[in-house]
Amino acid sequence: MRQVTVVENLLLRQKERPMASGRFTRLLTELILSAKIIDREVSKAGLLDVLGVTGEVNVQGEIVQKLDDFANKVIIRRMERAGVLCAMVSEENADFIEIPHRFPTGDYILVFDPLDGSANIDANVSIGTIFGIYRRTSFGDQAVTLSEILQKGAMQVAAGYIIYGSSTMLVYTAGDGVHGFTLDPSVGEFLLSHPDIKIPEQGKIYSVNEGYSMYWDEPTRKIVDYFKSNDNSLGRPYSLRYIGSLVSDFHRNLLYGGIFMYPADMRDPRKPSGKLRLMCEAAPMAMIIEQAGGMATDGTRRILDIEPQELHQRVPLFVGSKSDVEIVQRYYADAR
Ligand code: P6P
Repeated sequence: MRQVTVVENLLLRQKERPMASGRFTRLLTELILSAKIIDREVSKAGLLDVLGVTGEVNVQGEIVQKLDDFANKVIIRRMERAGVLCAMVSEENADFIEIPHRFPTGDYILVFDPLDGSANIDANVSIGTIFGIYRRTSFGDQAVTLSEILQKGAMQVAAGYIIYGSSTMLVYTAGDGVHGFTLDPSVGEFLLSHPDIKIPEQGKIYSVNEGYSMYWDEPTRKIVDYFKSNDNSLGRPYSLRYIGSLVSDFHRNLLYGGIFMYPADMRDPRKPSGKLRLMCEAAPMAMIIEQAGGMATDGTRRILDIEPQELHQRVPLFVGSKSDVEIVQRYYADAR
């Protein structure tokens, strides 16, 4: 296959809709450089003292892994200088990140989880960076406001992830299909390896942490029983595959077909919304899956239609093959 870089692919596919003044290209280029820097540290994590924790606790109340912290700093420092952003949202930061006045700004907003699945770092499990890109909704040079940032996922102009695994891949969409690029370390470039990814209409895999089944609501219990039975449309039980790293579980299901579930968790009736964050995790994955022909719901609502009320709002997530996610919607509709 001819070696096609991310920018070449973007320009080829955007010829009828050039992404404005090349600012999007610059954003992507800087994000890719951040990913290469993170990849270098992740790939040698076992050799250096970057394993383990910093001892700090992030806004989610989770102990910050050193690589988490490193990845967050790399993205913030590189992207704030890119001259294309007016704000950033990181899963690791409580508030949104304004661009320091000494740097030029632009109209894009970058939302990201710098290193998802980081609890798996020490076990050498694949982890990833997840991102979503929005445009600011007001114009002029006044400071961006929180209300401008709290946009529903359908407003994303692009979304993607980098998976640091047996090979490092960038998978993203700018609204015209999903494309996968594999990092070729010999040239230091992400090269097109998976053009126009489409998820199979129906899968044979379900991904959920069954250990929490006692905390699930009734529809979720029935849904998981459906996938484990002979009475589903496959005529036999789906295989359970669960890595505990969203990017890894999502990537496998995107390529092979299947459904990933992080359901509502009834442990705290005041917060029956599961663990995953709407803006930094669910919405980017939802844009990717829809562009690949799949679906993403919280059980009743399309993920991309959910208007965030706060930056780190959590949401139940059912994402994957269209016919498998439609089963979820049917069970929740029957429960209403
Ligand atoms: P649990 C990783 O911490 C993460 O945010 C996702 O990457 C992953 O899908 C999920 O949590 C795993 O959560 O509760 O099953 O360990």
